[in-house]
Amino acid sequence: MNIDHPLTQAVIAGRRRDVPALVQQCIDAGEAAGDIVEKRLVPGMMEIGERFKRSEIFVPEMLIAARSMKEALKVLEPMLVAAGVRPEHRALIGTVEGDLHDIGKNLVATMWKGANIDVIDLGVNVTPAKFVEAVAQHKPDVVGLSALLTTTMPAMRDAVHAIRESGAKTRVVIGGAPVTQEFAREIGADGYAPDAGSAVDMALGLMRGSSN
Ligand code: B1M
Repeated sequence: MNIDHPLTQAVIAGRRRDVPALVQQCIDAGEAAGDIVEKRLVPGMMEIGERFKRSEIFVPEMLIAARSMKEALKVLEPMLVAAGVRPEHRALIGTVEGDLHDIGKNLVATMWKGANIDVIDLGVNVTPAKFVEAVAQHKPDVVGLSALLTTTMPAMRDAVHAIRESGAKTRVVIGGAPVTQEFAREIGADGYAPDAGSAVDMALGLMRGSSN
């Protein structure tokens, strides 16, 4: 994992105001938006996670780095989203109850929009009841659940069960750092995606096979 790039370093150091210009430099140098995310930004957040694990930094530093990452995504989002064509499918996405991490979830939402999916983002700390209510209201083809904490994985299970019990025909895709394919099978989700790129393939695959 290379963290030497100035943009990666700016994210790690939380230099939020420098980030948009550094992203622009990458764009001007011909880097694709997806590559900027995967090769410049994500390694910065991985490094932050490692430093947090080693107690070299604490929550405020993590938060400041996360804000810098969001600044970068603001610049990149229009490039990641395909323009003009009317979405054929609808998805709903949220981070499960008790969990406030939203960078990965936002990335998945952006990539889904980029794949011409109409995305309704419920935000973070979404209760099972709120997922059920939103599914009834918006009738999505796919619901995406994100969890970044091992302690919020049970909330993911609760959300899947609540959606199933409501009788909705929607498919459910789950993801997030502690989540696995095996866990997806265990809680009855229709799919698991390890990253935002595969979340697109997974959602489109399920939507094409969806009867909703
Ligand atoms: Co938190 N945090 N955090 N944190 N944080 C982690 C997750 C942690 C691994 C750090 C560590 O210890 N190394 C650890 C979790 C340990 C565990 O449970 N296994 C942790 C902890 C412990 C905590 C707190 C409990 C700390 C505390 O208060 N003591 C606390 C919990 C708060 C809460 O949620 N209730 C907390 C708080 C925070 C901040 C608020 C400071 C901040 C979040 C800001 C925000 O999101 N707006 C934060 C951050 C930034 C992190 C790290 C450093 C970075 C997370 C991130 O954004 N990664 C993280 C360490 C790490 O991940 N290395 C850490 C970049 C992002 C692009 O990746 O979200 O994994 P990720 O998303 C990927 C894939 O997972 C996947 O695609 C994405 C892109 O490829 N994916 C999906 C995600 N959702 C998907 C959904 C899908 C499909 C794929 O389908 C629907």
